[in-house]
Amino acid sequence: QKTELSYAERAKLPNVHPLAAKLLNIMEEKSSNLCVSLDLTSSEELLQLADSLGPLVCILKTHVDILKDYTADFNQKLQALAEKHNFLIFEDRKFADIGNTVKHQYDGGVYQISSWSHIVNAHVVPGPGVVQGLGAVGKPLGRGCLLIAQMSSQGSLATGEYTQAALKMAEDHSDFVIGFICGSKITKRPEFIHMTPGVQMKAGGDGFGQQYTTPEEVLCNKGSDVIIVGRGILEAPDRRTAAESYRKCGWKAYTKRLGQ
Ligand code: 5BU
Repeated sequence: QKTELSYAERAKLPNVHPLAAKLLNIMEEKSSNLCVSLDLTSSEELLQLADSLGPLVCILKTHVDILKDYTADFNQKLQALAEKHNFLIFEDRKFADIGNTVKHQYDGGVYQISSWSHIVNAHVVPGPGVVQGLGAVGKPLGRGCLLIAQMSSQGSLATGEYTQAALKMAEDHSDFVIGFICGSKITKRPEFIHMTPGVQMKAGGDGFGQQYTTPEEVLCNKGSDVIIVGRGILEAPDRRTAAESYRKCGWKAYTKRLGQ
C-alpha cells in the first residue's frame, strides 16, 4: 500500500501553492532535495560557488546581511544564476516584528529582499500580523514564506504548543506560507514543504548550540522534505564533491521513504 506521494505528485495537488509546485518540480527534475546554505562573507566567492553548485541543488539559501561587500549587482547576478541552473533563492532573514515593520524590512532598505528572493522565513512569535505584513509585499510577486516551527539549536523554545501554533498560522495563510523550518514533519498535509537545517553526514554539534542530524535520519525517519546544509559543504576540502554526496545521499533517503 502506497502511503507517500512523490514530490512530482505533490506538485499537481489542487491546493498546492504555485511556488511550492515549482520547487517540487525542480526537486523531481534535478533529483535533488538539497538546499545549500552559502554562509559566506564575500559576494564574489558566493556567486562563484553558486555557479559551481547550482546544478546540484533545488534551493540556494543566503544570509545577505553577512556579506561585507554587498551591492545591488549581487542580486542581479544571483538571480541570473538561479535562472541558469534552475534553483530557487531563499534569504534566511527570519522576520520577527509587527506586520508594518516586516513589510518595510522585506520590501525596502538596502537589500530589497522581496525583489530577488523567492522564499523567506519568519518567526511566529509576533502572531499572524508578521505573515500578513510579509504577504502584503510577497503575494503580488508570487513569493512564498516558511514559518519557523522548530529550530535546530539546543534549548530552542520553539517546541510543543508553539510548533502547533506555527502550523495553525500556516493553515490560515496558505496563500503565502508554503511550509516550515522544522526538525521533523509536523503535518500530513502534502501541500506544505518541510525543510530541515542542522544536517551533516555525521551527527554532532558545533560548540555554539547547533545540533546535527544525518540526511538519512531527516528525510527517511523524520519525514522532512529538504535538507539544508551549510558547513558540511563549505568546510569540505572539495565543496562540489561534498555537495554531490549530500545530493545523492538525500535522494537515496527520499526514494527509500517512498518505498522504491
Ligand atoms: P550549518 O553550517 O549547516 O550549521 O548552517 C545551517 C544554516 O541554517 C545557517 O545558515 C543557519 O542560520 C540556518 N538555520 C539553522 O541552522 N537552524 C535553524 O533552526 C534555522 C536556520 Br531557522
